[in-house]
Amino acid sequence: MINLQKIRADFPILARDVHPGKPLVYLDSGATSQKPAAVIESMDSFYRTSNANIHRGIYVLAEEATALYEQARLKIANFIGAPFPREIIFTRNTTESINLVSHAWAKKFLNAGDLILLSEMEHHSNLVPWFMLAKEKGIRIEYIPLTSQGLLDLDKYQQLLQKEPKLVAFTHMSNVLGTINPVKPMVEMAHRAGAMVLVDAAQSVPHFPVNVNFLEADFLAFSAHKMCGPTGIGVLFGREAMLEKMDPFLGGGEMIKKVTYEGFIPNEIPYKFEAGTPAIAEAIGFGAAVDYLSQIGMDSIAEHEKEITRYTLECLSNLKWVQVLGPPIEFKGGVVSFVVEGIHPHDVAQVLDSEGIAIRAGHHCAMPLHQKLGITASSRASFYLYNTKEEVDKLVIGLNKVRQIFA
Ligand code: C6P
Repeated sequence: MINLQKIRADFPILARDVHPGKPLVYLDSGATSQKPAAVIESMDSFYRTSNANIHRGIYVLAEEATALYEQARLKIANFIGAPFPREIIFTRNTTESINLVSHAWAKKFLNAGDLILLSEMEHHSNLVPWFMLAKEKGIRIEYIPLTSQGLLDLDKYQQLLQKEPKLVAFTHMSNVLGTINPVKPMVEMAHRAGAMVLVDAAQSVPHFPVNVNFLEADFLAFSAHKMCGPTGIGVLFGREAMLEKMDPFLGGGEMIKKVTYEGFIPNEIPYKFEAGTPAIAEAIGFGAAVDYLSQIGMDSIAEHEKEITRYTLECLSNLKWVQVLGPPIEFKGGVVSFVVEGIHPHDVAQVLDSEGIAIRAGHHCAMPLHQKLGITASSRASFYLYNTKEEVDKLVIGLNKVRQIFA
């Protein structure tokens, strides 16, 4: 059980009103989470006391900054059960992590006619990089279809694997349906078929325990900003053996061992993939975020979100004019997308905003999925460790107001 009152007090922004007398009800953590004071203070303290560039200077500040940056890498490796910190590459976000795999691994190892399997519930970040690669290299793409419940169809997946794809890339948890996919068996199936696996963990690592060693995925991508950390930093986990074989993604300082007028020798992993001055303060903030989440416990966070989601589904089931997307609670994380009969999601979001309630409205960067569902847009409430049942009650009151205004 988590101490909600104490947790809420850790997030300064939750104390604000967004309109006079309307306290913030933040139901958009799927887009980005709010930040606890411990994270804000870790970055503030770095700039006040230890700011310097890393891996370069032979002076106290530079050594402190380097140690803090590398400590953050170690914390994140431990958080996701990565065997070695060098398997943690700092990127800007999930999107960049996936692009890194497409440029540095797929471009090198895939050839014209090779097949990549994606799923029908992917975010644009796990579609567009592969479309770009397909165009450049003549690679084929096929999709693991959805069942009518909003799950991945594993029988069809098994059939698609017989086509011997080189890579399977899918999301751990859908940012629209909330579906949590069975990564472990899906990885095992892919490996048996000889395919590599990339897991988009943007919506999973922040919300429940994820252990890369257990899952045995080859690559796993996520962003700090969705897990109480700052924007501007994310991670690509890659198995050491794979990272060693890959060429660099971006060129410049830091990623080299030696440069001559004729060429360069790349640095060791992970530095080979971290060209230029990295997001140092952000890495430190990311480390503080991981400390914060670990202290509360990912099991407790997951349990709390499940409870809030269950309650939301129950409440919304009483509103006959609201259609909830995605599978039942047992397959779902803390994301509830819905359509209000006859009312555009932007109108829904606007009325809710007037009540201080922040939700997301639109296609949530998953246009093909919305097309598949036969809608152009939806409204989405997404939860985190700081959300309360009282906030869900306010959402329901807000939705009734929407209905009064527009129906
Ligand atoms: N989804 C949402 O509101 P970045 O922007 O690179 O940190 O994360 C991209 C991303 C990739 N995969 C999934 C499953 C995601 O949900 C996201 C980000 C946000 O749903 C912003 S579009």
